[in-house]
Amino acid sequence: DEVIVTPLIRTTISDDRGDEPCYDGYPASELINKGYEIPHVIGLLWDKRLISKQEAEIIKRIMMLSADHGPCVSGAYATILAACAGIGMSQAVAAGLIMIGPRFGGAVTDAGRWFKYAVDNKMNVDEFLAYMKKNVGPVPGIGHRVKSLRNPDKRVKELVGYVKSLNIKTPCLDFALEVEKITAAKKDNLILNVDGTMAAVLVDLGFPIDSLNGFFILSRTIGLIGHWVDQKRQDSRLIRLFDYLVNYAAPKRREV
Ligand code: Q5B
Repeated sequence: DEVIVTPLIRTTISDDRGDEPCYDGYPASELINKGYEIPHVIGLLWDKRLISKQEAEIIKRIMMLSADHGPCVSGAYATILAACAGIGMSQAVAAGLIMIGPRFGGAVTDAGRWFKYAVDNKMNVDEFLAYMKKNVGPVPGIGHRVKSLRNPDKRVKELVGYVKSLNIKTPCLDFALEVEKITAAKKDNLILNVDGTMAAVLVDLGFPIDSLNGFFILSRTIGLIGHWVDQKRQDSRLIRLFDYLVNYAAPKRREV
């Protein structure tokens, strides 16, 4: 008697049943030997398409620019704190990754989503900002804690300059830059940030909205691993906050 088993999961991106993995049908060794690189693997596994050389170069640059931003940002700081508490690499890196969210690093997907929404609906910047204020809140991809018009983010300038030099159509990036003109005029740190720039460029390249945060997560993992290894190498001690860094606002000690 034939037993019919219902598959537990369905995958459409890779197959490991041969002598090597195939990414969206392409054997890994063939990709390597024909000169394809990490961005092509990302294209195959995240968007099921073999991206062009030009797209691969843009993705490589996005990854290089967002791999790390020093020890003070939420993600790196969490990984360093964990490393100093003796936590192993995967957990300490996971602690840093958990920090990636709507305010730090994880605004890429929503920035892409809303810039695309505006472009698709032919909104002008004023309409977009009014819509966001009423329905969404702070515009994802806009604003930075330390970068501003007076202290520009070189990463953003670099990426925008490169993409613009290619003379490709960039409706989302163009719109995001128009948004920045208005928001930064209101408050000088409301610039187009690295999340927003990556998002706009990646939407213009056709990457699925849901994949966009992945670009920051993947790139920043390089930096988080670096911070963990760095603390191990230095045999760093446990970190404990100093009292003077805390505003103790709890009631003074009292009798029961
Ligand atoms: N306001 C990023 O804010 C930050 C506004 C806004 C309208 C906005 C804030 C924000 C959207 C999320 C986003 C990615 C939290 C940032 C990154 C990677 C990184 C990190 C690094 C790296 C900073 C003060 C006043 C308030 C707000 C208004 C702020 N943002 N209004 N749209 N987008 N952005 N995140 O300075 O009237 O006073 O109440 O949430 O895109 O994470 O290097 O550090 O590589 O690691 O803390 O670059 O902009 O100011 O939140 O106290 O706001 O500005 O409504 O107005 P701040 P807040 P009011 S890139």
